[in-house]
Amino acid sequence: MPIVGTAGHVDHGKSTLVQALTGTDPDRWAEEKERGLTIDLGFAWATIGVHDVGFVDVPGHERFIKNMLAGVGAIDCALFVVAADSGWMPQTEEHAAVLDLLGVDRGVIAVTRIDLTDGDTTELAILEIEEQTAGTSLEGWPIIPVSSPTGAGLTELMRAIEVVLDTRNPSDLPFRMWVDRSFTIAGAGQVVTGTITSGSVAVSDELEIQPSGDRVRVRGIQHHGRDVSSSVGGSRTAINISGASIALERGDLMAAPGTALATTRVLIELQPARTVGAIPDRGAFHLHVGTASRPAQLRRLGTSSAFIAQLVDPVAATVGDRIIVRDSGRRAVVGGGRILDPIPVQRPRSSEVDRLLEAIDGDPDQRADALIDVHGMVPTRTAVAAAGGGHPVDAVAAGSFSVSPAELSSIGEMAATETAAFHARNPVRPGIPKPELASRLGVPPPVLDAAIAASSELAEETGSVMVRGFTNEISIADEARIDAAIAAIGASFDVPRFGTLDIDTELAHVMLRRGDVVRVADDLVFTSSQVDEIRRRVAELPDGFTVSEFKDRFGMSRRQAVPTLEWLDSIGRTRRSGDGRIVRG
Ligand SMILES: Nc1nc2c(ncn2[C@@H]2O[C@H](COP(=O)(O)OP(=O)(O)OP(=O)(O)O)[C@@H](O)[C@H]2O)c(=O)[nH]1
Ligand SMILES: [Mg+2]
Repeated sequence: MPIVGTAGHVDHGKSTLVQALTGTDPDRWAEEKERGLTIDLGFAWATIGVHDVGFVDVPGHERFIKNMLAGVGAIDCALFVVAADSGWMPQTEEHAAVLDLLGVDRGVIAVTRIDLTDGDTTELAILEIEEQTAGTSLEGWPIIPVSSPTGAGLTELMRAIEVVLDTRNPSDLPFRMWVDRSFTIAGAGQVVTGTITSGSVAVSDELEIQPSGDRVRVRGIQHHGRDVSSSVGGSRTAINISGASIALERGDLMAAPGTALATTRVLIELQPARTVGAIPDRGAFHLHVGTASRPAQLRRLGTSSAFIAQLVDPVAATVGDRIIVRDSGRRAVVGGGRILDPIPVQRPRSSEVDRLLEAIDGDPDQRADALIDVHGMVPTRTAVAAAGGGHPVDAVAAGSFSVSPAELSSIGEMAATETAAFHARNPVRPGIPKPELASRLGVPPPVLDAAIAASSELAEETGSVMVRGFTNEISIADEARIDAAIAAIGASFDVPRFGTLDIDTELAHVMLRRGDVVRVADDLVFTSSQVDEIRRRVAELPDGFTVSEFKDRFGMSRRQAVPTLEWLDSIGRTRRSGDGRIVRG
């Protein structure tokens, strides 16, 4: 359902106009009726052309700007109200600034209370509006003089809204809805309402809540009182949920699972409101995103329009979300813009800000790629959530991580340097064991795998990484030692302990790697020809042969015979049978 949202100065006739258009008084509270003033968001419905339209009526009074901001984030058409008899006023300006900063560029302007003025005054009001909106997102909106009590202009106004709604873009992005109200119904449990900003939701869907991180189940969906089985983007919707660990409240985001995250630090792009001139560096601010509002501290990055907003309490945030910044003391909107990065480093570089700015108008996939470019290496789940459900395209997937192509080649270069240094220290070894290289570089093993695969300098063999073309050199003296060791082992089956031979650990590894010897047990090796002979000649023994018979046949001692038989069992050449063994296959 498309949403029309009001905006404009206090007492300029927003609520009265909504009532005249819909037949419903959007002022819901006794206090609102008593004071003739809207305090919190009001809701009403009407059919305009082919559209079932929801109206969100916001308060104009400056004290309730917070509620106003919660209402305007997700509208399809703004209904901007200026009273003919008083013209452009402070909150007219502030609300226009908010719409402009949020990028709301679709709407109509109603000049109300024309029954209280003459034609010339109305004309003047229209001229003033044209002047004030020039250069903003409100420029060129149809301006329609109306009177709610007499009904003058209301048909034209409806028609203008219809034209705006006819050109609305549907969205196939993941589901997102900022909660603006939440309550509990006996028997049904928790119900939240809000406006779906993208995607759709159906009964029994699973949704994710941020910042709590809860996963909840959709039990029911309503559109102004009617049960429906699903709901799509732009609709004002009430959703009955189960499974939340804490009660939801205004400012929570409901999203398709895995497409949202919560953060206490955001990198934002911030433009000052027209009336402000420049964003002050110091002061107490509130950051508004969706229906949420959080106290924030701002830190400008250099002289740019990029700021780090540091929050105390987490808020749901994704790349590209519109934000408004308000001065908490003066209660005035100072500026607005968009979220560039919900997981920023402490001091993003200006080139990184530029890269994010470049992607912000793109689709979520492009935003995910930009985030990965900036961070180098990000858990894929985090990148997807931070980009509002975008899936990286240019980045390289490595295990649970996504790595930018640039980061991958720089990891490859570091790996090559480390590996070359390792070769210099260990000329006998074929290369550096992969886990050791991964931990030296501080990268997850799958990322190292991807870097090696992408590197033209590195190669990998049986768990070791080597610089291409490297051959481990064994000195003539070492080769002689190896030969002597092989001769000592091969002299009889009563082999000496491996550890007692005149070879160091490195040479022992070389012998094992080359297959000169085969390890049968911890300190027991045979030459490869001895192993072949044992495997072949064990078949000469009778079924049910004993350890003793085996040991005598080969001339071993028990120290060699017992582990050798266990080894033959383990490779399936023999198997135990009662007290003896039989040869298989
Ligand atoms: N004569 C006349 N009075 C109007 C018209 N529109 C609104 N009013 C009156 O103006 C006063 C304020 O109207 P509201 O509709 O409450 O104004 P609002 O913009 O919703 O005010 P807030 O919600 O407090 O920002 C009320 O007394 C209305 O009856 C109009 O077109 N003609
Ligand atoms: Mg009102």
